[in-house]
Amino acid sequence: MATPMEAWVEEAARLTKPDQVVFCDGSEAENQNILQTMLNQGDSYQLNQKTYPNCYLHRSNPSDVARTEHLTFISTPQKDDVGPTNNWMDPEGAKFKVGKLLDGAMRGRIMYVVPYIMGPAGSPISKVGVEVTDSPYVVASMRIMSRMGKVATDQLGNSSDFVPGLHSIGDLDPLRRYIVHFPQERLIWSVGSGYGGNALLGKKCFALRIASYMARQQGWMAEHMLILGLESPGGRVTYMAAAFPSACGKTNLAMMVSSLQDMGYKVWTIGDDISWMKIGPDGYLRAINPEAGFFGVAPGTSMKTNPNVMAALHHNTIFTNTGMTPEFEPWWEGIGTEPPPGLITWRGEKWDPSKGVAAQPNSRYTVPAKQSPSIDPRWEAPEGVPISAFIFGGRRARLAPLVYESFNWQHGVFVGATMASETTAAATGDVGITRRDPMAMLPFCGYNMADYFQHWLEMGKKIPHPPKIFHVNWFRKGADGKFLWPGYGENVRVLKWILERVEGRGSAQETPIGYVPTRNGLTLEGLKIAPEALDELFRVDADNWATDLADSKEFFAKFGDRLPAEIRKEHEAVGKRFQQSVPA
Ligand code: SAT
Ligand code: MN
Repeated sequence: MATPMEAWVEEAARLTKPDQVVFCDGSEAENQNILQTMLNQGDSYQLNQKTYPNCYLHRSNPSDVARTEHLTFISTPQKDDVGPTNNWMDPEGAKFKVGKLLDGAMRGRIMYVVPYIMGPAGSPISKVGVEVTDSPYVVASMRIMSRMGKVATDQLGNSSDFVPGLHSIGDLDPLRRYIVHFPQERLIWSVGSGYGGNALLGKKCFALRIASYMARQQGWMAEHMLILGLESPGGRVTYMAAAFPSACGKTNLAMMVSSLQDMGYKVWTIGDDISWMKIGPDGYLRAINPEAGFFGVAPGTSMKTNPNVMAALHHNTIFTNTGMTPEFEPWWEGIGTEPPPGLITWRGEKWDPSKGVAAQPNSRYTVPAKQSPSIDPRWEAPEGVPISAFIFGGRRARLAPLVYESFNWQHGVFVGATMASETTAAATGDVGITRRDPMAMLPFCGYNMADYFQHWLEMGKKIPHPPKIFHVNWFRKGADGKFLWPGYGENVRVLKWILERVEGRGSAQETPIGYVPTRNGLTLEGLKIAPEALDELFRVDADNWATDLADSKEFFAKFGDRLPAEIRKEHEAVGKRFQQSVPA
């Protein structure tokens, strides 16, 4: 008798009508086959096998280079269940409309069946998914990003407990592109895109949208968070999970080389994007990284910004839409070298300055996580690592101080819910447009975000040893429009303060928005920074906060009565604290 997985694959094949169905086992021989198929399709290149062994460059269709949020839907019977921040389709309508696009979509193609585990094999927090796809690039990428093949089939056995994902690149026409989630069925349908988060269904579709829905039902958390360990003198490692909107250096923080290494502070990486967390038997929130690789933005990645990932990228890596040198090496803006003569752009043309950038701004590397020198020895621990601190962040030129600590869990949830980031506004030093992005989950929450805030509030009551909640801002600017904080490896100084606060040490002063470090709170040894810059970094400006509170109030109003009363209360409380605080 067919297993539930086989039965579903048969159903998917009946709809999409491939010439052939291939079940993937994840072996190296199979991988070589898939890579060869990629090369034969003409959109991929083998890179320099001396300097980049087993590395490939893939070029996606120029109209298909990023996630497409306006074509991403959550499909539930009630529109209100997805809330004002998600696109909605009713399930019957979605099945009909997208079903028509999938009908026969794999004619003349191979359907690959990719069983995969999100999370370490055997972990009680891990989950199995099965993606069928007609893209060999997706298969090769899923092999890096998840535990794929036999290991997953073995874990699944005859169980029906898996998340099915049906993916076809279709004809790549953006007018016929849909990424649809059916959270009640735990089903994903994606057609018309071969790119990243649209096509590697284990990542944003399963590990965030479907998983966040399951997590609420089952009392755990699926978050858009990196996980890092901060080692302190004596060798103890304290784990923190952090959420940032895009373009805030999340991967770089997860893989940071600490500037306080000599003092005994070192950063270890568990994950750079997603965290699944369950309350452990010890009462701590236990986190795993559901992924097995990093799918990171290439431009701007260099020995200065992320030496760990640079060290990892020289073997077994798939590059997507980067430039390529005549030596068949990948190249991108900000890699740290000048554009070499004979450079080829991501579109396959000879580069010259009139062509603009050589690497597509959202070009990527896909690399096994274990290749990073910073990977934590416990990164695959089945029980997960205990999380002591949550860190929220954003890009705020004038508003948020370098770091502050929330007063308690409920206030911390409010801090996460009011997260926002300013779009990077060119050289003028202008403050950009503020885009609200609660917990960095705006495009990734599989249900109504008002209910998501409620879930956070409830988790706080259930966790015996909840993480403390912090907010950081590496991007505060002075009156001259220049960044006040050096960032990168120096950010460890902020992590050190967070660690000290977790341990009940670390000196802080109370402000209306939370606790900020006192003048001597941050370790500044070996760092050249003007006292005025520090003052500005920690200044809490009542007028700026009043403006931001008005903005977040408007955002929260979208949720109507569904918004938890606690969030409204916290919002009012900040305003009151500003009124009561005596100006210095
Ligand atoms: O393309 S992904 O969704 O995987 C990465 C991103 O856009 O955040
Ligand atoms: Mn992400």
